[in-house]
Amino acid sequence: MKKYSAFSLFKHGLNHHQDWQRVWRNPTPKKHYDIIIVGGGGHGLATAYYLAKEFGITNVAVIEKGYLGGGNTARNTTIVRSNYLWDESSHLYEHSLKLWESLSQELNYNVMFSQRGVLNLGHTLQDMRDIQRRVNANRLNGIDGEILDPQQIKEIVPYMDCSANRRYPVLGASWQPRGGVARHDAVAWGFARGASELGVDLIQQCQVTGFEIKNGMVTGVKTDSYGLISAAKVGCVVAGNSGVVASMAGLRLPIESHPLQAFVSEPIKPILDTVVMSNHVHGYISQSDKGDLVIGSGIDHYNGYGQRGSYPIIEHAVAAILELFPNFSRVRMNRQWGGIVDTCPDACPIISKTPIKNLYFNCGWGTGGFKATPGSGHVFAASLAKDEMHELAKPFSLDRFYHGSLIDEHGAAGVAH
Ligand code: FAD
Ligand code: PYC
Repeated sequence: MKKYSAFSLFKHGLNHHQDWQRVWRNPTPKKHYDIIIVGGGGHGLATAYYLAKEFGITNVAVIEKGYLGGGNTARNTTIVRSNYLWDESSHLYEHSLKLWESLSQELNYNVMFSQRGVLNLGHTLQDMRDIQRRVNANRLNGIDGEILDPQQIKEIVPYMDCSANRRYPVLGASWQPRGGVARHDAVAWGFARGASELGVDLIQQCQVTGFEIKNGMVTGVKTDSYGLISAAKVGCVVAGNSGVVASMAGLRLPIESHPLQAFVSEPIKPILDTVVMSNHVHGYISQSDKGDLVIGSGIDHYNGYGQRGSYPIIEHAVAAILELFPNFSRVRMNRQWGGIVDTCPDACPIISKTPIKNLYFNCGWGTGGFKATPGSGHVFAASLAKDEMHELAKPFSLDRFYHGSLIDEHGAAGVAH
């Protein structure tokens, strides 16, 4: 791959870190790789980075049908937290949160991780009981968490209407101070640059259209741009396209694809310096460093591959946010978009071997995988490198759907399903 120094970028008149993308060229694929990662989103790129960095495996290609980080990684609302209910998931997400805490230094790339805290609101007695249970479980796992009453919430978010006479009165919240937000594209580009510098080939505009499978073992991928590229192992990290890609190998995953949408307002002066989420009213909000209010909603209930959501869902989210923040009623919406999220019946991911030898899948992160990006890449890289699932990944194997050992995280998934 052609490398550009900071000086040559300057000579090209480019002085912003992301301009690396503009001068970057696709390498010509090799005939054979030790590992091919299908999908150049945050998770795929993180996997490639850790394969090279931690395991010295650099004969790796990431194959991306569009552009790097252009899938859900580009479309999410960047909430990072680890306050999941069950041990299996809270350990995995906490592993990721710990990696976030030093990620900018690790990648020498400012991923703008901002630990401004995450509030999950409770509006009913049952919400509050669930919150108590979850915070207690988190604390037993060494994860920071507090239960706040409306007065304490008001001190953190003075503009939020916590009055008792609302349709959905705010009775309290869980508060994870170490949670926060990050810059989505910086995460993808930080991992991409790090992986590329360690020798990984990042191949964009190249779609995987099938697999070469011999005697029950994957031996390569078929692509639209370069034909067959052979590999000893293949890891698929294709989020909302997982069902489609799995079917190319004759597999059927317990997964559904749904549209999930979000939108941003015009930039306004700083007014909200934390993240506010409410599962009950199906809306959540934060303010980006640019000043936009970043607002998201629940998934569309029908399956779909259109990267946009339906009107009733967004209308519902706007209504919910305006009930909480009546003074945002005259803020104008700037952009709206959607992604395709891959959801499992228990709202937990699949990080697993498959019945086809050397073919792995990492998917099913649904509405909540951005926060997992470094952790997911880290454990998936270890699993691929050693051909043995990482301890933190083991509970998320496909086997759980045979044994019935599901890990029901709907309550903590953050977005109503
Ligand atoms: P992606 O970034 O989607 O990457 C998969 C890549 O695979 C894509 O680039 C795609 O083009 C590529 N691909 C697919 N098929 C092929 C093929 N055949 N050949 C080659 N390449 C292929 N999570 C949170 O934790 N916090 C949030 O606040 C949050 N908010 C969200 C808001 C919205 C609106 C959406 C849509 C999602 C949100 N998420 C959130 C979820 C999060 O975005 C995802 O779980 C996460 O980004 C998944 O990352 P990924 O790398 O697996 O997938
Ligand atoms: O998982 O925290 C989350 C989340 C927030 C919005 C979408 N997902």
